[in-house]
Amino acid sequence: MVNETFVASDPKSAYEQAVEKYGESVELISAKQIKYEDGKLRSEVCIAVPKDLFMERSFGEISTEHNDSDKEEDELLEELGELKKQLSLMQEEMLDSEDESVVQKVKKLFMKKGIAKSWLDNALMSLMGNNILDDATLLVSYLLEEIDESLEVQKETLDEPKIMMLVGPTGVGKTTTIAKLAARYAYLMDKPYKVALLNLDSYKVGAFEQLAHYADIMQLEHITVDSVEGFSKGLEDLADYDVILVDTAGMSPYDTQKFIKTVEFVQTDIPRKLEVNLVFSATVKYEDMDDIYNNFSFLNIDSVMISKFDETKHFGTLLNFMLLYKLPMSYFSTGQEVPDDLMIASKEYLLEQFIGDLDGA
Ligand SMILES: Nc1nc2c(ncn2[C@@H]2O[C@H](COP(=O)(O)OP(=O)(O)OP(=O)(O)O)[C@@H](O)[C@H]2O)c(=O)[nH]1
Ligand SMILES: [Mg+2]
Repeated sequence: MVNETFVASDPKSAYEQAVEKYGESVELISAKQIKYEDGKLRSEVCIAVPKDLFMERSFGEISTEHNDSDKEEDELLEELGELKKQLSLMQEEMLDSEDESVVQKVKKLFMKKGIAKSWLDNALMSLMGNNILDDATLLVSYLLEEIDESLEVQKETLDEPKIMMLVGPTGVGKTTTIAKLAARYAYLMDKPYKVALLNLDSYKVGAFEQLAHYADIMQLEHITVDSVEGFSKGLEDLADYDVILVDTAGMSPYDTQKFIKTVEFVQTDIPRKLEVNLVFSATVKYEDMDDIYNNFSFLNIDSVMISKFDETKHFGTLLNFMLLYKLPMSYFSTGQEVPDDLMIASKEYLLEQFIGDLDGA
């Protein structure tokens, strides 16, 4: 990579010059406002680009130009030799981590923890020319605040009767979370709500028994259905319940058949609100996130419940997912214990976990 500095009266224009020359993929290294000798304040924006691109955009025309004059050719060769020297000096500087700018160091840290470069560049754009860019502590706090502002939390509301359907990949904790929610709504809130459980999982052997076991302990109504007609009928029968918690079969994001079937259930004509909650493990792999979102988003997800908080200390990937897709979070599951290991989603809690991970870097 090669660093190049663009100068303009304001940081945005300097950055735009860089983008005009190299395109959107330029990597922002630093942005400063400097008082020049003539007393004027100017903005210097330093970016990094691959060496080949730098050579092509800076000297492309020169190197392909045919010139018959020996003198001019000599001058050009001399100029190129000088530039080569400068380039290798710059590369040496880049390799020396002592010379890494504050922005670069902070960006590297956040990227190492799972936050996407595109999100970071976007967040840093508005800081062009600001002194925060020169202070690592301030910059980290600024980015944490930006993350905090970008995250969304769905308020817990049970004012109107509702149906909560939990969907998600296999084994993420849907059934366990349903049991915890059922206990919370039926017994642990300031007022008891009438809760029923409905099982749509006709794929997994023992799925009904697993839900029935929790329903029996809590003495809650529970039914199982395996067709869209059965679903409508079941919901009709449960019309006077405040909350109906619907458990579904775990789906691999590539299991088209199960998706089609679940979409049919979601689209059933129901006289009350059906809320679709994606259950998502905090241990999810970065590579799988997009596939999960792209496939499950067909179900019109209202909120995300994050499970298995206790199984990881690395939350950057998950945070990145939430920043990218801007889905509201509703509950966090923090262990296997029913009903204790459940909490209302909290940005502070998620950020605390992330900061713990950053500190350990
Ligand atoms: N450590 C930990 N384990 C959890 C958590 N939530 C659920 N589990 C465990 O994960 C396993 C799977 O939980 P289930 O609730 O059956 O998961 P599911 O999504 O219903 O699974 P399928 O119906 O097979 O797709 C069980 O052993 C649960 O005890 C959690 O927050 N933390
Ligand atoms: Mg289950």
